[in-house]
Amino acid sequence: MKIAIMGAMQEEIEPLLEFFEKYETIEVAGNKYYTTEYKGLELIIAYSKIGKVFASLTASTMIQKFGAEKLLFSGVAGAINPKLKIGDLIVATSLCQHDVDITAFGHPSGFIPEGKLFYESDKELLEIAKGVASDMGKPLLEGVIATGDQFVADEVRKDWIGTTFKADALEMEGASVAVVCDALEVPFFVLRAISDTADMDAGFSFDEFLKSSAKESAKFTISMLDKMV
Ligand code: 4EZ
Repeated sequence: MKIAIMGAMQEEIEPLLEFFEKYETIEVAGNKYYTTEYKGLELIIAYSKIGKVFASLTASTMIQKFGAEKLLFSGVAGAINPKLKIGDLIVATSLCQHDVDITAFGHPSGFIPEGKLFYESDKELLEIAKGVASDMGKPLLEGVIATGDQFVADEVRKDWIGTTFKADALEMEGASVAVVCDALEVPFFVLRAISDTADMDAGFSFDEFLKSSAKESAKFTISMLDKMV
């Protein structure tokens, strides 16, 4: 079984590379892809760079060039749901693109004709995640993650995304990865640990908690692999 693990930033995959220690590096289209083996699983790890376009390229490369059969995304996010505190984990049950807007033609926000408004994560991977959460005694929120090419640091924008999509957290890659995996029929899963609350202080909070939250998400992802062997 070949499994892709991706993040958007170096900091999001660094704890994985540290854990696996030995890996091969292959460069494709301006990104580095790291391959390794873990308990009989073939792994392909990469960070895409920030945003939907780069994330789509990386997800597509991992699947079409490297033959990934499942894709796990690990990283950090801004919280919308007030239950989510810094370092808490959220797994996406579904994802949407909050920045898609052709409402001028009567389409709902986030919708592209022939596409979907919400893309659903793989149920099996969700079940594995729930198992890991209960083993670790860690709370895991299941919810909607909204994606867009904006670092949201604004209460008004955050509340709009929350009400429009009933979203619990937001980030800049998840839904684009979901679109690619859906089209290529590869089961996927998006896990994020909270780095900020997408408000005025989001930039400072993000800088302070990026590394520690990324590590939380990476640790959880490794425990998921243990259940997939
Ligand atoms: C994008 N990622 C942030 C990249 C920030 C700074 C150089 C996650 C994220 C996020 N995205 C954490 N908090 C966020 C927020 N408030 N808005 C959007 O996936 C790059």
